[in-house]
Amino acid sequence: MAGSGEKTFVSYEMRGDIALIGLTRPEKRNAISDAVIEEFALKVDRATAEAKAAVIFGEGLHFCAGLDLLEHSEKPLLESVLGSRRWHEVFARMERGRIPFIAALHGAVVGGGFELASSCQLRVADATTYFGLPEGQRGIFVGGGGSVRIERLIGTSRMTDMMLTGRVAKAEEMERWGGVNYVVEAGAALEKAIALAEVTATNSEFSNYAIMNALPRIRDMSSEDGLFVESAVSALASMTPEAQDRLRAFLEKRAGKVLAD
Ligand code: 1HE
Repeated sequence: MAGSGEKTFVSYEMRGDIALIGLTRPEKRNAISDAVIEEFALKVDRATAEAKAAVIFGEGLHFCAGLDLLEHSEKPLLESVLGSRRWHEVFARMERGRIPFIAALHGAVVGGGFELASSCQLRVADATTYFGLPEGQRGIFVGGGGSVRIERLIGTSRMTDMMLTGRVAKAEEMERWGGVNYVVEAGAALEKAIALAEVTATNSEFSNYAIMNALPRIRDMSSEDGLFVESAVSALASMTPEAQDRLRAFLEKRAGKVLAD
């Protein structure tokens, strides 16, 4: 934990080109309060400014227990709406920002914790990971973008099941549902997430930007509009000097091939 006496809830460290952003409130299972989200926002901005990719992880037994329910229980209606809108703002900077974010998951990934993970481009879960959306049991609703992002990952029917019945999904089930990209053995999520982040960091910056920003928008368009935007983004990407260099490298047999192993 960084700090000079004052309690902080989010750690930050650069490892090469990769920013490691940790939720460091394990005594409250990394529950996200207003102070946590504000600190987290600063770290997301810092990573976007100086890193080529970032990894999000949680300290302690669990990745994240979601919204801080104590703080939430004391909020007036408007504060609650504005709090949700603030989460949307911060998570959008990850989903449609400039560098890829990879979530390294373990233990409980619950409510807002799942919403945070779903704002990352990729999710790595270790064998201890489980996912829950207990909003129905708590008398609330998702407020951190889950109705859009989690729904798009796993579908309305599965999300409805999780919210209505409190169904909990373990890592492998969530992988089958599309909510997780990689499942690894217990304790190995952070290492795998860093390795993936390092791979994404070798891509052209424009390609990463286009992947992160064009795909979710095209998802919201009609097929016709999506195909048109795809052509435009594709042409723009091809015109970058990086693309020219990389295409030449392949044609001159200096670049890697796409192989299965
Ligand atoms: C919390 C929170 C929290 C733990 N807000 N304080 N999220 C939930 O409904 C999940 C609620 N949490 C749990 O189900 C469990 O805590 C866990 C399964 C995640 C972990 O269990 P365990 O046995 O390891 O820990 P614990 O003993 O339950 O919790 C340790 C402490 O963390 C305890 O405080 P203490 O002062 O008694 O030590 C808990 O009260 C505290 N704690 N989770 C506040 N979430 C933008 S909308 C998003 C909507 C949602 O996120 S809804 C889902 C909310």
